[in-house]
Amino acid sequence: MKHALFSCYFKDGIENFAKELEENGYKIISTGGTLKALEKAGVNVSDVSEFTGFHDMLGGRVKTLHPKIHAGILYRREKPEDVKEIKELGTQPIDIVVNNLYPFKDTYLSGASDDNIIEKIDIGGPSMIRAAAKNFKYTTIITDNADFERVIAEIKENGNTTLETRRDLARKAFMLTAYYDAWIAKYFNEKCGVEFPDEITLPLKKISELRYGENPHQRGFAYTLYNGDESGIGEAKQCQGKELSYNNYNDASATIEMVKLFYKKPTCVAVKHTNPCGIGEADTIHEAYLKAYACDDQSIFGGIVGFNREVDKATAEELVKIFLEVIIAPSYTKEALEVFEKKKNLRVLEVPGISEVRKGGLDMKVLPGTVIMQDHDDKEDCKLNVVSKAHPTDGELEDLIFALKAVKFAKSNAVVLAKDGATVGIGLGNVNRFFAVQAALKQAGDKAKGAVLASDGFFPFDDCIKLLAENGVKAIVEPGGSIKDELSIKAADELGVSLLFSGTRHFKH
Ligand code: 93A
Repeated sequence: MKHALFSCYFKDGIENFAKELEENGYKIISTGGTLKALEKAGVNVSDVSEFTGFHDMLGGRVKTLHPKIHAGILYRREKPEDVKEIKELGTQPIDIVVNNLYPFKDTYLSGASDDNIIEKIDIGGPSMIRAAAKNFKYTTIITDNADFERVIAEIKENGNTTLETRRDLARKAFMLTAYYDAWIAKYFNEKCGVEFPDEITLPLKKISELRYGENPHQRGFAYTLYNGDESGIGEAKQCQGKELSYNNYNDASATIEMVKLFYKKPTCVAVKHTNPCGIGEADTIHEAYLKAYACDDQSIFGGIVGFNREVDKATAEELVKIFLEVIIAPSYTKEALEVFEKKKNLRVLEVPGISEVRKGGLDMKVLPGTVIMQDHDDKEDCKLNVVSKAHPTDGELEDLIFALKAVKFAKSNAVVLAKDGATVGIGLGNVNRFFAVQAALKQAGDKAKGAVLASDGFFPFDDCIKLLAENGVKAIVEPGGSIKDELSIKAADELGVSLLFSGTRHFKH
């Protein structure tokens, strides 16, 4: 007699599937809760304890962990020794296992007590799933209720599933148990305070198949890591617009990271290709946007604009005047959303966590064959050391702190010129620092006069200071630490510029 064993935490659709299996000659056996659901639907089902002749133990911790179950699943149907042993044991073949697991991840993320979380570590389920998947040559393992349809169609047509389907279902089963265990391992790592364990399995879940990758000839997919609990792009709610592309994901993530740094004041960050092209800080979000726009009114086209406060109607009206790929904010007024509706393709994302600073966590980068990881760069530069004779005014000091935040997420070598809470020139992605300074000055033009500059790395020579002073820049902050620091300090003193050392490098490569 062929048996199908049901043990399902998620019970949708199991009743019909069980009935169809019955009609096709399977005897249905099941664990307690699943049994009740099946019986209620009129399925002729018997308890696993009848099958094993052994009762549940330890409040359900031991339900299906029995040789009669596991041998019934695992025996090789064409091997005489296996068949003999099965007979001796007095068990029956289990040809189909329908099993989905206790919701460990959701319980963990819900903030439940440790005892509750631990109780949701499914033991019997993964054991059965792995047994049935290992023996896929003979057994069918269903871990996803969405597979009922294809399985029953094949059984109706051929009396059994095809080997190809069973192998595919085994693949899904092992992916599930690996993902499930990755969450359990994450929980224990977190409990034990281990951030960089020797071996890691990251639980990644596919959220979408993208139209293409970075370029149209590349395939692209988006996966969520830790289900978005890092309050990044993973938690974004899309209010309207076209689906996010691969580049949108990348740029939107960079935008969120940048905006978060400016949590203290209403801020707007305009981003192009993961780099800032304009940042404005002001009393209102509207004014902040105008400042960001004014920094570079060309590069912002086709870019992504992020805010750390609610976007209102007036700002929305300003935003729809130009072509933007994505807008991101913690929230929008109803009127602002109505304004965006006129631009059907415009992607509007709501990310509540964007208004909070990101503290802690890890950053990782995937290289061919290697992943490199580090602490997230969440150091705030508050203590700046004046090393020149000249001292910055209060206003200049405020701009220096603003510029330091702005330069942090610009690709190195990067420098940012800022004035009155707005970037006025950004030099980034340069292979030497002097080029970066030249680029920023060229962009700023006259706006460089009276501006301040922040650099993500130290100045190796005094050439940058000299060029900046010639162009009217009044105060400069850099990490310091070059063997030639004295040259830079001397140049600053000769030219009457304030020079400050932050002591902290902020490379972004
Ligand atoms: O506590 S367990 O790890 N011990 C077991 O022996 C066992 N067998 C199946 N949990 C076990 N299960 C799980 O029970 C299944 O993976 C499924 O999620 C759940 C179904 O229980 P019920 O049918 O009582 O609702």
